[in-house]
Amino acid sequence: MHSRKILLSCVLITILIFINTNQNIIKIPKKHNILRAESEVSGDIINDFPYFVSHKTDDGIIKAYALCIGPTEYPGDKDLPYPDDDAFSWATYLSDHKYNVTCIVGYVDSETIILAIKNLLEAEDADDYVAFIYSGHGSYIYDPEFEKNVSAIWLSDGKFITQDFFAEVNSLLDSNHVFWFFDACTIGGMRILGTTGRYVAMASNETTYTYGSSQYEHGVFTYYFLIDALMKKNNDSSDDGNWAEDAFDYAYKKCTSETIPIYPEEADGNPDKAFYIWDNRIQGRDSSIGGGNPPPNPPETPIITPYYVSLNIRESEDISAPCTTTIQIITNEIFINNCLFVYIELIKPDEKY
Ligand SMILES: [Ca+2]
Ligand SMILES: [Ca+2]
Ligand SMILES: [Ca+2]
Ligand SMILES: [Ca+2]
Repeated sequence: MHSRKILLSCVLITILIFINTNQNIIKIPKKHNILRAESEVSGDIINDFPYFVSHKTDDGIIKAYALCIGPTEYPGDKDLPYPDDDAFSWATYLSDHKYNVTCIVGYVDSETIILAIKNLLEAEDADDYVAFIYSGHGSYIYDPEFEKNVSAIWLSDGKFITQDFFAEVNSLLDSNHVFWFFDACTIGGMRILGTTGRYVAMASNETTYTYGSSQYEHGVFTYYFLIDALMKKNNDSSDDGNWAEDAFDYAYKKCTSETIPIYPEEADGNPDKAFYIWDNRIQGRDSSIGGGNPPPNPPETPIITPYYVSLNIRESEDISAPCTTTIQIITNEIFINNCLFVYIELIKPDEKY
């Protein structure tokens, strides 16, 4: 697993050098199981954000930044089929409404998430919009440091990132407009993020479960909240369908009426005020990955690594070539609706495909 992480880092770095896009979607395909389940309690618990980030006031320019996370690979037999679809669909929706989107799916480790959050915190300022989307396993576990049970997301490296970690991130966010969305089991503890200027939608409370649907090819909560209410505007709202509380009410009705009902929760930091997930004041996206930083100039000499990658584009077309060559092909050809879809499988040079 360790060498795999090094390989992944290598390829990620190379992609960052060569690709200049608003939305960076990385997926490592593997076999999938069917249903979302409660995670087993094992692995490390992360409840502190490890970096210093400085605060920024509003600069009069409203930008929007989103992080969409959908792990499908988990320890043991806990793989999930639909978190990547949830993350892709959120990424598409938010990107369509001028968010700078970073989308991380497949094998998603805690280190990658924490770095992505650091980048997000460094990019956003007080008048910007922020969205954090997570779909995947959740857990309600005992945190020995805080001596209490907490909700946590569970990642591919077996680590848990707790509600207390996210509460710290919440306090580090300068944005006065933060949307948190968790489609996971036993995740209700994240309601503590629903402070002033922030809105939280959760698929469950601390004891209830949620699941993915082969009929919808998404998590059920994501399907009703995002696809049905926001994208298809099937809610009662008379506006652009971008009203979070309204989408929640719609999704709640649908979710509780399912054959296997689920019971979503919301935490609304401004109960008397509508929370719009986007509006027309948002300026154009940055021309960089994840927003904020100017894109690096591609080096004149391609970086050669000792590893090869096999890229499965939309799971239909295989291209096998040395790292740099393949990635250059992608930058030229695989932009679909302003999204970059990259499916990566990492293998050592001496292994057969
Ligand atoms: Ca700003
Ligand atoms: Ca999938
Ligand atoms: Ca900031
Ligand atoms: Ca509200």
